[in-house]
Amino acid sequence: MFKNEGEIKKGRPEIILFTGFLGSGKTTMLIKTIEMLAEKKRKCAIIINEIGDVGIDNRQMRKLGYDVLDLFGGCVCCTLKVTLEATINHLLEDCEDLDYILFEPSGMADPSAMYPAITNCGYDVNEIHNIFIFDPLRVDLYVNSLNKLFNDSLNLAGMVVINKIDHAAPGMVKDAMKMVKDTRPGIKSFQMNVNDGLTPEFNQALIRERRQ
Ligand SMILES: Nc1nc2c(ncn2[C@@H]2O[C@H](COP(=O)(O)OP(=O)(O)OP(=O)(O)O)[C@@H](O)[C@H]2O)c(=O)[nH]1
Ligand SMILES: [Mg+2]
Repeated sequence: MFKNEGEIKKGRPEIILFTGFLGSGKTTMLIKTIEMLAEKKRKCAIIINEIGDVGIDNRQMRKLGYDVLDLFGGCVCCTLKVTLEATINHLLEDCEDLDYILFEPSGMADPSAMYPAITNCGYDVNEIHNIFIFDPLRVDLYVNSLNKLFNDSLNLAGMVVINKIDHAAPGMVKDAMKMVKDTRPGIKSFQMNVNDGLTPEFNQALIRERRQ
């Protein structure tokens, strides 16, 4: 049985969603975000969905000493929707002092497909902090074959991180920026080398986004 809106306590954890195509830097960003939040003494739970049964990101995370809840066995956009809902409800019921739930869906997943599982747990759509991580080295892929995924991802995002600026040519970063501005003028966007760490501006924006 799932909780309804009225039963959820006011101070429930924030949900941060890290979306972006395969290899864009979601896990790297998630780890840096937990480190930043842990420094601020915030308690975080991590949910990771990986396709296949080789939990590389989970192993990586456990090595760093974090507990990770697995959503093994398939893609969250189809069979595991119920599992995601049950997992979030489990966290809401059993971890009272939790401040954040950080969720990395598979890079193949359509981000809109996981919203029902979250809203069924009593969250409003506009309470979900959705960070779209855009790998500028993949601009051509997004333009030519993943245009719908790009538009859908960007339309749901609250912030965009153009990642790997250390690796991408300046022209690629410019093209990525233009795509973002053309699709979502005014959206908060950041350019980063997430491997090196999150920028103070991003950290501030994420914390400021925290609703009262
Ligand atoms: N050069 C560079 N490499 C990066 C950056 N951020 C991430 N990477 C590398 O990109 C690769 C993929 O990063 P992940 O964080 O695993 O990406 P992901 O989106 O979680 O990948 P999947 O879960 O497989 O979809 C890793 O080798 C990272 O070290 C960056 O800012 N610059
Ligand atoms: Mg990952």
